[in-house]
Amino acid sequence: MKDPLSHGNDTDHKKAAHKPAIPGSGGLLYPQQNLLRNVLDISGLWQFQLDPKEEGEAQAWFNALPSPRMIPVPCSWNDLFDDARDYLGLAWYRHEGYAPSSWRGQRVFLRVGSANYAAKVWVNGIAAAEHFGGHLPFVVEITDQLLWDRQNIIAISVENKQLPERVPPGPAAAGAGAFGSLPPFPATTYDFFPYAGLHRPVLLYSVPAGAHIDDISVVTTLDGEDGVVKVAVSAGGYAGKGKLLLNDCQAELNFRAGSAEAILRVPSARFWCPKDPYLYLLTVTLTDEDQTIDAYSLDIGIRTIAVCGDELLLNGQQIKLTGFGKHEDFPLSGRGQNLPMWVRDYELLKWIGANSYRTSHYPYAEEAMMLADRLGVLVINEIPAVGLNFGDGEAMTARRLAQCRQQLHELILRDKNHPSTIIWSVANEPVTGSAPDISTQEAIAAGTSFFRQLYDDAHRLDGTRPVTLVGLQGGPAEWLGLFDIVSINRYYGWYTMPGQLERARQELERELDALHKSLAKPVIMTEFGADTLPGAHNTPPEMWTEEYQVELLRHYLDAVANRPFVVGMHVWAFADFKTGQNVIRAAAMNFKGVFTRDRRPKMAAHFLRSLWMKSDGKAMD
Ligand code: BDP
Repeated sequence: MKDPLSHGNDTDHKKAAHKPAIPGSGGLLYPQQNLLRNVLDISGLWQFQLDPKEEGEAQAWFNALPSPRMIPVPCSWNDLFDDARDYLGLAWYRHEGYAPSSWRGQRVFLRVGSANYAAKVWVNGIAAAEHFGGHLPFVVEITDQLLWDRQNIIAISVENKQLPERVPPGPAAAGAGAFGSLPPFPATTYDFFPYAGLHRPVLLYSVPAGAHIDDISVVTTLDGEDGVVKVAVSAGGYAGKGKLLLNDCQAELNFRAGSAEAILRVPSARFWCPKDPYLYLLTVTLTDEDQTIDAYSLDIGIRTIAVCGDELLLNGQQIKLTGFGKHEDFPLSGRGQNLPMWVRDYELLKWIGANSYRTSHYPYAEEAMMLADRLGVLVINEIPAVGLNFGDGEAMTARRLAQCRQQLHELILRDKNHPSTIIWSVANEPVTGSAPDISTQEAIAAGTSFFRQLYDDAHRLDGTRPVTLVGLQGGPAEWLGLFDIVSINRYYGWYTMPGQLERARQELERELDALHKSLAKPVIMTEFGADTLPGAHNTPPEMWTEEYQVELLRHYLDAVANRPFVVGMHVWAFADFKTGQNVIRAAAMNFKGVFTRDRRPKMAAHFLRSLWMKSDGKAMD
């Protein structure tokens, strides 16, 4: 659907209604170069300026920045400039360039991979889009704003204010939040650094001026040895014909009101799994007689994922998840897309024998999802709903729910076709909150209807994947039971029962059995771990030493060894990561990584490898 914001000329930009670039009819297909489509990555060095007085819009900074410096896109701004390290206010990015002349006559879109957190886009001085939520792409058609005879100015303002009504919520008042009386600086309700900026590439892409493929949804099932691939395609208001092609299999598409569906049967299919992450290339075309109007190709995996009783089944076979919670975090690039980091991280996941990770606590780069497909890594894919509380009143809860629903919608739209994504996670460690005028029971009830909505949304948007919520130690058990899988973060032996690993293990065993008895669902331990200073040693083990981290992990892994309903063990965390400054975070770092921030193994990494790899060097099931 063509959806430009039509503005008369560039003087009436102030009157322009900002239209949220929330994908509605359109999809979020990864832009693709082929015979009919074009992509131009306009990332690189952009002009940049902080706008602490928020005067840029009134002063038309979308045309020219008064005193810019250069910044790489994608990248966080925080680790680059001393005055920007802790800055979370408004900042401007500006780029100038020609649109490729060969694109004339096509429809042109601008796609921002991730602007953290709130962004506004201007094209040649005309307001074009707004987007909220820092980790998912947004797209706006700019065909009518583009100039062909001169350079186009793209300006994007971005801010990352930690506001209570946002998701993740900012601290409601100074000192509030998950850290109680010991808030970090900059103040957040979550335990990672609030990196800000244009975090993923900014692309221009073109599609044919006639009909084009907006979205593709692929659902696979198994029938004996065969794979059954159901493909739904949407293409604006298109009412013609199309084709599906997958290896030797073909099917016709007949569009009505822009939608068509067809089913392909792949005889003796290779089912996608960590040991054989085989990808089939699916090509969708729109055709008019013998002419191809548009085409889009997608790597797909044929697999199923399901919960059955206490078990998690991949292709009907029981699977146990081994791996980590992670962060997108690296020195200098911050949360900016970092492909070398991703390639190395997958190498290390393979080295250690892990089969999975969770995208704690927000959606990761699309390229990371593509690599996971190709390498056979299983992903619990989480929206940025970290630090939710239900003590801030109905209005606040309603605003946060709207944002969670939007982010879940966008995430599923973006990642639904990745075989690597096996579970959606709708929140990490929500709490009831401690407002004086809301009782705990009322807060639990508010959370229950909130999470029911997200659970229903997830299943409505994607009927194929289990959905989970990651629960806090001591948090309400009511919320856990609403989901297909019970996910829990536990810190016995660290925040509680420090230094007492035997006691920690007993408490964990007691709690696991109680949870299983009351909820009768599979359990994943989505976090457990200990801060560990690389090079700190002692025996008997003491907190912060490498020995203690090994022993804590050993106690947890032993505790679940005879509890088959525990279907996943994710150590917190894969690598050390940057946090705000806080007395519980030495050097503004969370040191629970089994790798250091520059990806060197601690003792715990070798310990896990010895457990997770068979003697023949292959990862265990
Ligand atoms: C958990 C959070 C995670 C923190 C971790 C920790 O989910 O984000 O980093 O605790 O304290 O509660 O290390």
